Amino acid sequence: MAIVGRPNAGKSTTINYLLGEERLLTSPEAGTTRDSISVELDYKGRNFRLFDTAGLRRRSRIEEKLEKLSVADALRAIRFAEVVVMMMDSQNKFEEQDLRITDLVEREGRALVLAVNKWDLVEKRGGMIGQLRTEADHWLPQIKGVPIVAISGLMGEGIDRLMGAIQESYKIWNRRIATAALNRWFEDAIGKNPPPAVSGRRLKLNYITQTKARPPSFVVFCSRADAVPTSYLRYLTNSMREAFELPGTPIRITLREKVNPFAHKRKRPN
Ligand SMILES: Nc1nc2c(ncn2[C@@H]2O[C@H](COP(=O)(O)OP(=O)(O)OP(=O)(O)O)[C@@H](O)[C@H]2O)c(=O)[nH]1
Ligand SMILES: [Mg+2]
Repeated sequence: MAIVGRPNAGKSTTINYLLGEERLLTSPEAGTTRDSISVELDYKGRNFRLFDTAGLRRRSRIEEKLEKLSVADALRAIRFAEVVVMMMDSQNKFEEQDLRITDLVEREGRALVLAVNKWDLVEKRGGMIGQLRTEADHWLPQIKGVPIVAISGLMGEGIDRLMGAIQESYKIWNRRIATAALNRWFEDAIGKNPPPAVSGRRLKLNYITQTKARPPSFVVFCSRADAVPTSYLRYLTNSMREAFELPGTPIRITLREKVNPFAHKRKRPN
């Protein structure tokens, strides 16, 4: 797994807590970690390889070159990881850069967990967890229901919940859905909200099959792949997410045209 986020979010501090020792350099200054570093972690009898990464800030001109190196390095850690923890600071969460990093992780197809760190600095906690949930779904509709955990890497608060969310998220990322169950849902979803008609002809979506996991990926066979709008794919993705309880994991649905075995016959000479 990799921990990513903006500088100063508390990534290294949290890893030190998990390790039970001050192995990684931490400081109130932004940009303490320069290169990704991997550590082995034994947590309750399970083994993890954990990547600490350099905080990703918006590129400023002076630091551009160094920043490019750190970004490339963090990106490598994300690609190598199976689960990515996107860490935010409770004092300034869901900022543009946080959303950009989260989007990057989603595009790379990793299992994702959001951590809101420095929870010890939050004074009025009543209703705050519910508010985090609402904020996450508002800002990140493409990964609705993504696990979000409030923690304090400094005090060790919420760490058990974080590790639980990571393992759960990993399971979902690996999920395989039986074709029969998948197509029962598919027919139902299409029945409830049929695909639009294009130039007077209704699009025909034939069936769906899962091609791989990590992240869950599917192919829908249909009559005109280019004519299915992205909004309809989004509808299918959200519906599937709910039906099969796949919160927060990236879901890939691609379209493929069914080859018409009679299409070429018309042209054949006698
Ligand atoms: N109050 C509080 N402070 C924290 C917590 N976690 C980290 N900090 C402080 O925040 C500052 C930054 O922590 P780091 O762990 O160095 O942050 P980082 O995300 O690794 O930062 P970069 O390496 O620069 O990307 C330090 O002064 C930490 O002591 C926390 O849970 N609560
Ligand atoms: Mg650090």
